[in-house]
Amino acid sequence: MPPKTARPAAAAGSAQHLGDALPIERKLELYYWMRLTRSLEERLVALYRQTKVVGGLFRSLGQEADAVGSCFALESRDVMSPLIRNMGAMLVKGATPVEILKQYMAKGDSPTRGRELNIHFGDIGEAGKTRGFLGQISPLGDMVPVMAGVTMTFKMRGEDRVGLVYVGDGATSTGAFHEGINFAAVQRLPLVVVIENNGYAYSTPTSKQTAAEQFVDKAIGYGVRGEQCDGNDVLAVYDCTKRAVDRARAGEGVQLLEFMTYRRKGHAEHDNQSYVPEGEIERWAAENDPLDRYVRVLRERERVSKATLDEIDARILSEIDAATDLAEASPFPQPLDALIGVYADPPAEQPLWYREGADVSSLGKERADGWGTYDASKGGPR
Ligand SMILES: Cc1ncc(C[n+]2csc(CCOP(=O)(O)OP(=O)(O)O)c2C)c(N)n1
Ligand SMILES: [Mg+2]
Repeated sequence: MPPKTARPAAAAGSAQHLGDALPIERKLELYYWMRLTRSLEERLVALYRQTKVVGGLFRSLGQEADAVGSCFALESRDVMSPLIRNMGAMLVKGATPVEILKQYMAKGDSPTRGRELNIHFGDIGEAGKTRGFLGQISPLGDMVPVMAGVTMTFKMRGEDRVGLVYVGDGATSTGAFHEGINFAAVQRLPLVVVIENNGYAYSTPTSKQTAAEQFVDKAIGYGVRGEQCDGNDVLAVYDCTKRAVDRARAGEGVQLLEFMTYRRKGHAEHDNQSYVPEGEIERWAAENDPLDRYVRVLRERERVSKATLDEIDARILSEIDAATDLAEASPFPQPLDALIGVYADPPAEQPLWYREGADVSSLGKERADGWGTYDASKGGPR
């Protein structure tokens, strides 16, 4: 069964479309974040092919509107929990291209010092002092109970903060998703749960993921409000999320959103998508690309000139070029970096010699004098 598109928005007929009502400057910001997401990922693909990216590369091609439009509805004090396809949301929340490039290249001065990969890094803590995005972990669904805990602290402390957690269609099949959303619902926590229905989980189509007609129907079972929207329409995503965020902030408890979108690339760059029916990807690319659609809205309805959009595109490219230069010039981690921030920082004890790293241990401890053909202390081969 082909991936479905959204039914008409549940909010149809409601007073005001909050996306349409945004001033033009804010609408152009949305364009900036979506284009930045796509262009930065394209740069990462080039670096991946040059073997400069360490580990897998996960694309959000065709899903930029859902990540950007939803995170755009949060305040800076709110907290967001992303997944691999939410680089756009992280950018909106303040992650920088240079951090992301360094992280993907596992550089020593990347947010996790080369100890984690892709966009697995976070910045959370006090409102106003941190950017408010969690470092994601791989086990699917687990960030839902984590965000139930985070938003429970907001409620207990009486803080005016909302949490938003992204999960994929596949993640909804986990026990963690169920336990987390159920607990948050019972506690009436200020949590927005976004299900990104992109048609696939690895190679499993949504028709094999759930017997429910649509994921948003699960809201009834948890006793929370649910809404589905066209995930490739950035203004609709903003509208739907903003209303959900406002309701959560007003004390109405958990809000479940389902964004209808499509994963145009494989799970990661290595996936050849042989399981996708012929023509499906091409159809979504031609008829439902979120950037193409938004450009049409901006040009035809908002009367934005081509020159204005070209200028934003050029600015983005020069920002990405500068960030790439910085990331490429960054050093790789030193072996001892692996210990920083793990136990006491700095470590109270001297590390054991064999933990000092390959160079130190093999040159200074293990290698007998005169062993082999290479002696770094004598300046090279001899
Ligand atoms: C509990 C658990 N099971 C399996 C995996 C392996 N895994 C990683 S991503 C993925 C597919 C995720 O699909 P979905 O939730 O739809 O997100 P999408 O990749 O489509 O954005 C799977 C099965 C995992 N990380 N965690
Ligand atoms: Mg999916």
